[in-house]
Amino acid sequence: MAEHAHVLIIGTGFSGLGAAHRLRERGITDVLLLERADDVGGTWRDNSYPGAACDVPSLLYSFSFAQNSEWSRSFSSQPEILAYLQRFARDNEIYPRCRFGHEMLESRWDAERMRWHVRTSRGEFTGDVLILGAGPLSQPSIPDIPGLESFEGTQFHSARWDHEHDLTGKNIAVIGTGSSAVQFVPKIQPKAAKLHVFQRTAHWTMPRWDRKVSKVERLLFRRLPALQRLARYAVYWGRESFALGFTVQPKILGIARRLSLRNLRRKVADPVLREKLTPNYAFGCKRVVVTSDFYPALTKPNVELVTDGIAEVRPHAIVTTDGTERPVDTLIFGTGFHATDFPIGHRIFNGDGASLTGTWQDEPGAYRGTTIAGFPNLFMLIGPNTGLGHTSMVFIIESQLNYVLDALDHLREHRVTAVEPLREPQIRFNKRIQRRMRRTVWSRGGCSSWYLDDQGRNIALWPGFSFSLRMTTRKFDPDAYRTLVRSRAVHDELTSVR
Ligand code: N01
Repeated sequence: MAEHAHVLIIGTGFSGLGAAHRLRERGITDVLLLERADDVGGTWRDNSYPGAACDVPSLLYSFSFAQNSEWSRSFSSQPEILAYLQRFARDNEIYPRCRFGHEMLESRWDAERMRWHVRTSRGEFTGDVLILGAGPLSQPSIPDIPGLESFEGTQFHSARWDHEHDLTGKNIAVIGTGSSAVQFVPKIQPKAAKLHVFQRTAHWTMPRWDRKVSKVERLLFRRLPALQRLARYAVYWGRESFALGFTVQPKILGIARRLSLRNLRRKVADPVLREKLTPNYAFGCKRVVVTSDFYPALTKPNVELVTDGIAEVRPHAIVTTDGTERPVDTLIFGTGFHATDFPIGHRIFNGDGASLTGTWQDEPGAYRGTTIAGFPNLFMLIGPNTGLGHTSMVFIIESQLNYVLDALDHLREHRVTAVEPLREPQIRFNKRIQRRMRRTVWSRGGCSSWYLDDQGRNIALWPGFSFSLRMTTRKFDPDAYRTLVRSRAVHDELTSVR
């Protein structure tokens, strides 16, 4: 028989753990977290590649309600962030509510009983409310390259790093030069016999300005949490200025562009290499890559930046379009994630049997980035158009959680079983977003990026300041919703079974 919980949460990254904690604060403890892996941590558990670290300052990269005074660096490393999340889960007694090794295979709204039926790889569950915290960057994307299946060396994606594989003395090929690759390339370069970095598009970069956090600073933050909050606000507002450039007036980004080019000139003396690394589109159009050691790594004698397209993979080599064959023992994909095609959407079905992916085919989007017409009591954290490139996603998750909790309060106070946004407000909301999107650098910057879906629509990012998203999700707005109430007979049936 299916196990029941009032709220089911999919995933145990920042979204799932934050949701479980905030629910508990509101007195909602009948909660289960379904997690495909064997520990909490989400993206910070999966991305364990060498050099994995956050490119958002540590001060911003924690829950506002569980600030960490012990960050050892101004930009935290993956092991420290993972340890923070594990500690958070332990301290808040979330572990006992987690069901590890339970990959969500199908979630179906049971229209008659008005609840979600969730099938996982290890059992079935029912829940009145379903919160999706699976994250948009959780499904690695491997490009479809001719001959890839014939490759006889070792291959893996940056988010599934093979720590057993020794890279010493190997001929290594890295495909991609995004935020992940720039972090691991400098770490693996000293081990490689030869390292070929395949770049399709040059990325704009900014230096990382990482530094050790002194013992005095840590002591002060520990003793005076208000001081840490103040420092956090200062960092937050500093970073919001990027949103002004990204979404209102791209010309403002000229300063950052000049800084980026100066950094490139300083770090790369060879004019040919510099030319290859100079982007030909507007600063900020693709996610700006934050690194201080990628350019220096590319100047090492055992590294080659390859900008010719990949024509084919052979059992022990990669061949580029100019016919050059490079021997390869290890192939590492830094090729990003299935971000805009929401792979999890194939597994979620409404009461009519339509999948979320199918529903989004013509009209992608959610209401306030969180709820979806036709899918009652489904709340999606980091849903469509809630992403940001300039500040902490934890801020966004917390904003959405305000909305979710307010919605659940509404259910309780008005004794209704479920809420579901009406189509009209959802359509209006998304039209407004797409209208605002037109003036952003992501639409006008002359690049292609993972922010855009296959029809060129940006359904990943929020076209404004992060505080405006916080305002948008500040309060549940019942007027935009249809409410559903379980019949007495079904209610009695369900309570008698329990
Ligand atoms: O992936 P990406 P990522 N042939 O999609 C290239 C977050 N993140 O894993 O630009 C050749 O950015 C692709 O080329 P192009 C962050 O939000 C956060 O690096 O499409 N190349 C690109 O160079 C980030 O944006 C942190 O032309 C191919 C690269 O692969 C997101 O994760 C740290 C190709 C993919 O870059 C993803 O970053 C790390 C092909 N067929 C990541 N297909 C933080 O610190 C793709 N590429 C918070």
